[in-house]
Amino acid sequence: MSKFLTTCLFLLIFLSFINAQTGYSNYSQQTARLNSLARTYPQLTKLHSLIKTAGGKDIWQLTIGSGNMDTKPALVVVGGVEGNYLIGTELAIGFAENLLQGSATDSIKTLLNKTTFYVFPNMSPDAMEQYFAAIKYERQGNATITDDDRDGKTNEDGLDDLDGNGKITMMRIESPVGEYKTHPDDPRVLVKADLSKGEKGTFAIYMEGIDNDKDGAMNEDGEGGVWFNKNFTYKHPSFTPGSGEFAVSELETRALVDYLYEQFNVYAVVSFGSNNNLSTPLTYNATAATQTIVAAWLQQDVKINSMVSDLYNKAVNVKDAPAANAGGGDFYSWAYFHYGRYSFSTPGWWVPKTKPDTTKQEKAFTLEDPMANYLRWASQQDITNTFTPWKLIQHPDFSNQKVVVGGVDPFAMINPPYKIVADLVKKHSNFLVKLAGYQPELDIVNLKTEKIGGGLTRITLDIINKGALASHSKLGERSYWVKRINVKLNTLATQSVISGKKIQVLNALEGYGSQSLSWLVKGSGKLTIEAGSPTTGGKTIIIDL
Ligand SMILES: [Ca+2]
Ligand SMILES: [Ca+2]
Ligand SMILES: [Ca+2]
Ligand SMILES: [Ca+2]
Repeated sequence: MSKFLTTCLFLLIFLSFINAQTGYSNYSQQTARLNSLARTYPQLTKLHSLIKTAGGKDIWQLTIGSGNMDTKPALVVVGGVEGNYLIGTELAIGFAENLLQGSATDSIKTLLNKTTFYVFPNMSPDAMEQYFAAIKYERQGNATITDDDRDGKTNEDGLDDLDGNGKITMMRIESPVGEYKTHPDDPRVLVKADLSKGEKGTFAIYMEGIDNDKDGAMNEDGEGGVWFNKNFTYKHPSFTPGSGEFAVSELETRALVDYLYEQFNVYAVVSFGSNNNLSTPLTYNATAATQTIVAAWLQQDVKINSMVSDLYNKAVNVKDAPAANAGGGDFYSWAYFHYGRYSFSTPGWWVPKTKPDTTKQEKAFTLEDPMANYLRWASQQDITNTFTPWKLIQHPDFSNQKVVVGGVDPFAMINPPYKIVADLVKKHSNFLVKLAGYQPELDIVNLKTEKIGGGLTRITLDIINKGALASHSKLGERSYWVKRINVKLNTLATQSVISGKKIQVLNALEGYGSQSLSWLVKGSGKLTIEAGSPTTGGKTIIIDL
């Protein structure tokens, strides 16, 4: 082989080595990936820092589209809704990468001509870095310093790595008054004793740690301040740890809300976090939906949710999602209830329900438990390094009791092994592209002009929505923060409108819905009719009377 070829080959191997992602990206790797997209696709992207967090990290916003992006109907994609869901940040950045890598194809070109994507890959960068820290634990709070137990001291009692393995797992303490017992089919797992069945608990469990400030509470106020997903206005869980001093108290929460309220072109928000109305859609709750303060999705919006959920399940094809309830102060609820947009959320991945492997003499569980299911799944996947065997330690707060530390690694049960991330990214990108295909789109059809004598012309037409999604959510229709479809007749000074409104605002136009309008105009010459809204795009027609 020539020297040149050898050098090329070496360079190629070297390049593929530095390019091949082998694990979840940390903050600086995410930043590099986003910058690389902005450099490679300058015509189709705009990258900017929305704000810096208390921890000094940029909240990146990558806008993808073409032309005047803020004037086109838009989808918002948000990752890092919770700092421990790293998969969500990967799905958001990966979507941007997939979309842009495909941007030379006709279908994506067409898509980017009519849709804008506002991608916020990571709303919790301060918290997420804990995954990469010397002591690894699931954290959601940003770098704001808080006094979670209101004892006048801040961050005085966090988690402690008692067995020195660099991660925070669980700690179990033998106790005759403990509430937990070992799982009947897997002694590595603890489950709550069922008192109604006469069962007795023998263990108490805690996160790994000690009562550093000796106030009687364990790990009650560690590093990690306010949770992005607890800091929003809808059902803000005031006075609970992580919620912030008040709703929207945090820089990143405030910046996102301020930004989105100005983007009237956004028709749907897709976020990646613990909430889920994609693999399992919401059901209609008439009582809660008809209260004065609406506490559940309105009926028409539930139907849309169901349609979008079908789309998701076809694109992503995952079953048996764990039940998830919005905890209050969460972004996903805010996007629907206070922003008035369709709001969709998915964790993106969860541990599949795992059948026993009969070749390994495994039997069906007599008691369903997420951790037991995880361990069975992990062993079938040959993942053997995510469980720390329980190990006896000396604990200063329980010197007379037997304390063991161990359990499943932090992050393992909510973030998939990295090797399947690319496939999940592909499926979710596919879903987002298809969802954009459901975008509301306004058109004017069936135009008819009839001369009816006396210089009068009757104009009739239909305003239609060519998209599957309604022009606005039903809840949004009631909100001042949504701009509805405006229909405007522009007449010459010599023309006058005898009947019909010169300017009118329509209610939400359902998917594939239409509304007929008519006017009686006196005079001759040209007139124009404009119809449109930020979420549907607009159309203008010229009529010669
Ligand atoms: Ca404190
Ligand atoms: Ca540990
Ligand atoms: Ca304490
Ligand atoms: Ca304390």
